[in-house]
Amino acid sequence: MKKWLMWLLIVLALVILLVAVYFIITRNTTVGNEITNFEECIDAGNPAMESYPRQCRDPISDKTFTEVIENNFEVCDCSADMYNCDDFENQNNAQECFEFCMTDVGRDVHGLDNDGDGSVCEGLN
Ligand SMILES: [Ca+2]
Ligand SMILES: [Ca+2]
Repeated sequence: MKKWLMWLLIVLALVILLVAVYFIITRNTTVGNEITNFEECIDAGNPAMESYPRQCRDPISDKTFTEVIENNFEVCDCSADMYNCDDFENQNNAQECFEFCMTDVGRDVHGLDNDGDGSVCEGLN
């Protein structure tokens, strides 16, 4: 009888401890660390759903976040030097392609900025 009571108390203590730990963990993850977008949801260790665009569900807030696909991934082809300034309608388009490739491959792959000042095809307007 006494042994039985002791085990009951141990189990009760463990349950209380687990509940306390659970509350501490959930409070820490919600306060100041609320997930607001897809990237944060993935960073928090949640799996991405097999869909397009990908989605991620945050079990804490029970919200689903959809991956924002950067809309500029088809600005131009950055795999090789295949454009010259003449190929662009205006300076703005050339600049967009240049900046896109600088982010994508890290260099002026088309050789649009000969003087290297970050502004391309100064002759176009
Ligand atoms: Ca070129
Ligand atoms: Ca330039």
